[in-house]
Amino acid sequence: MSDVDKAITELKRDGITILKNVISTNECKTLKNYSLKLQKKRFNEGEEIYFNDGSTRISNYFIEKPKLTHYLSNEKLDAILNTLLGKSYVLRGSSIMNVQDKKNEREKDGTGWHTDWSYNYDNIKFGYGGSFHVIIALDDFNKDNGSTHYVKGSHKLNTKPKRENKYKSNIILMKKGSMAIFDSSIWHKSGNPSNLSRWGIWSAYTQWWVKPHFRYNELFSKKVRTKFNKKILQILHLNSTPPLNAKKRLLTVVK
Ligand SMILES: O=C(O)CCC(=O)C(=O)O
Ligand SMILES: [Fe+2]
Repeated sequence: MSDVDKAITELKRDGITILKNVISTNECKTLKNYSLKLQKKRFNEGEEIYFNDGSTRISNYFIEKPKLTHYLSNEKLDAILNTLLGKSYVLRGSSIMNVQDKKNEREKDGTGWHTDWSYNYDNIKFGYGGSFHVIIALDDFNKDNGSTHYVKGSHKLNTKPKRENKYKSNIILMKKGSMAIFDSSIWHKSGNPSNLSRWGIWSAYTQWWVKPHFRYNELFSKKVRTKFNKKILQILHLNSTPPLNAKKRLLTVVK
């Protein structure tokens, strides 16, 4: 069975899979150093990047360095998402994130149990397979630095976890340079932040009709966009943003 087929089987069955050696240790180091610089820059600009659960989240880290959109796609991930989300899949959100609490300043122990998918008025979840989270580990992820906990197979439960309950769960264990992919519908939470860092690039992908966190199709200038390949343009919603009105739609169709 190929890596991709194995990942798809695990994602369908368990709601989670790990791909090893997706980027090199050197790239991890470079990206982590860049994250530390960017963290200072964004903070100085007044952006809210530090949260009371012990996390630091830098949204859209690729604004300053469009080349970093490179980390939004690779061949295996694309094959997996094509199968699970359909060929028009898009980005929901992407951040560089650290979980760490050096000075014991956090107010909460991480996120608590949740999913990153929607519920109706009866708290019934809108199914599974509509969105996937992807973490590229820039540090090793383990039990000592607050790696993510998850409940295997819970993407197929239609109920909502209670934030502070205890559930029989597993921990994402991976080396830096690995990639974890999980169904956004799986029950998960961050581990307890420690004095060790836990940097990673977090991206979520979804079917084309789900609203993204930001207007990615307007984020980059035309000039910058000419440097992006077709896949990145697709992921950034350049092919799936609806036309302004019917006149525009006709123009698009005629063209
Ligand atoms: O940091 C983690 O391990 C979990 C974060 C998370 O689940 C979220 O931000 O939605
Ligand atoms: Fe989450």
